This record gives sequence, C-alpha cells and structure tokens, in this order.
Amino acid sequence: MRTPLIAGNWKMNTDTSGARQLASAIASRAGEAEGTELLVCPPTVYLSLVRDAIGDAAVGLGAQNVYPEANGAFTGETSTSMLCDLGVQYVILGHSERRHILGETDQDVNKKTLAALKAELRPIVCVGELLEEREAGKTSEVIRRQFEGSLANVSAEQIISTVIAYEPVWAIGTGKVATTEQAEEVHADLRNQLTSRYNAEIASKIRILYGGSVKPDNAEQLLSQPNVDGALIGGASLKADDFLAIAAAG
Ligand code: G2H
Repeated sequence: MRTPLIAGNWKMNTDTSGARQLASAIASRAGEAEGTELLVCPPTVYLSLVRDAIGDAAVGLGAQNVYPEANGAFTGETSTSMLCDLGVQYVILGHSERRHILGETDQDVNKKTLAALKAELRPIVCVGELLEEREAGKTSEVIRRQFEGSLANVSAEQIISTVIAYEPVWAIGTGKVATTEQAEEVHADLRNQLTSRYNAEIASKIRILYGGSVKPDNAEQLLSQPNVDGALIGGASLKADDFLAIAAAG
C-alpha cells in the first residue's frame, strides 16, 4: 500500500554536463522502475537543468536543503518559494552531513520542515544515530529525540506529505551497511512513534526510507523489510545503472 520511494541524493557532486547526462539517463529508463517512485536531488545550482533533462519522465525533483524564510536578506540561502518556482517537489532536511558538519539542530530542521510543508514541498526528514550512540545503547533514545524535535507541530494532515529517512551516521558513505534487522528495528520503532503521535492508519501511510551505503547488491534485502519503504541513496545514485538497479530491487 506504500509506493516505494527511491531517492538519489547527489550531494555536492556532478557538474553541468554530468548532471544533465545522469538525469537524462535515469529519465530515459524510468519505465524500468514501474511501481516505484523515482526521485533525484541534485545540487541546487543544477535543479533547473535537471528538471529540463527529466522532461515528462516519471522522475521527481528534490532539493537537498532550504531556508525557512519566504525571502529577504539571507545571503546565500534558497527559499521554499524559489524551489517551488523551479518545479521542485521534495526537499531533504536534517541530513546528517548538515547536522554534523554544518551544525543543524532539531530545532533548525523543524523550522525548515514546517516551512517546506507550508509551501507544499514534501520534506524528507532524516534521523540517525552516531556510532558511539549505537554502541552506548542509545539508538532508540536518539531517534526518538530527533523524531520529536524535527517533527514538532507537524499536523496529521501534514505528516501524510512527509517522508522520514533513517540514516545511521556510521553507515553513510563508509561502505558499512546496517543489517536488515538493525534497519527494521529502527523503522518499526519510528512507525510506532507515528502511531502514538497520530494514529495507526496515518502511520501506515508514511514512507520510511533507509539510507547509508545502499548499493545494488544489498538493496533487495533491505527493501524486503516490512517497514522499509524505499531508500535514500548517495554514492550509488551517481550511476544511472546502479540507481535503477536499486529501484528494480524495491
Ligand atoms: C547517506 C546516503 C545518502 P551513501 O548519506 O543520503 O549516502 O549512500 O553514500 O551512504
């Protein structure tokens, strides 16, 4: 009942011709991913050209960040209305690289989430524990805190448009992938939190993606878990063959 979402987070990669080629290659083969929703999230500066390269193909367009104010004196930032103006449908928020390299807090992520929802952009809100937090047995506590903080004041109507991504920080770009049991445990816990906060029907509609070194050879196992509804893919999303192979596994 939940359509899997396979999202490519290109991070700070590609250039003009690389972004165009990658988007065109994915768009031309989008039919291979029938039954799965495809999404690409290029760097902000390439959103327009990627949108044009996608054309009418069934591939969504996402941004990697947004600033929570509508417009004004915020040098270097990009507003929700600018993203909407470019035809962007989704925005990744609270990615661990933004939390840990750029110092974003749950409160920052929450402001961005509420601003995105207000502008009818669909947020993909990322949560995930550090290795030391997992080793200290604090995974569930950390995920709960990030869930509560990042999704504060999101209404029942709004949560339906929201996607959650569980990305254990120790698995990001490291080649280490969470076991299917580790992923499913956190995903099920997130679903329980959605049920407690909203209700079971709403919780059953929300997609929870897994992210962290997803590759064609581990995708099938991860995506077969009952509460894993897709993937947020970094490195492997930069090759159309790998990205589409992951989508085919979904
Ligand atoms: C996690 C993921 C994409 P990678 O950051 O969000 O990246 O697949 O390279 O681990």
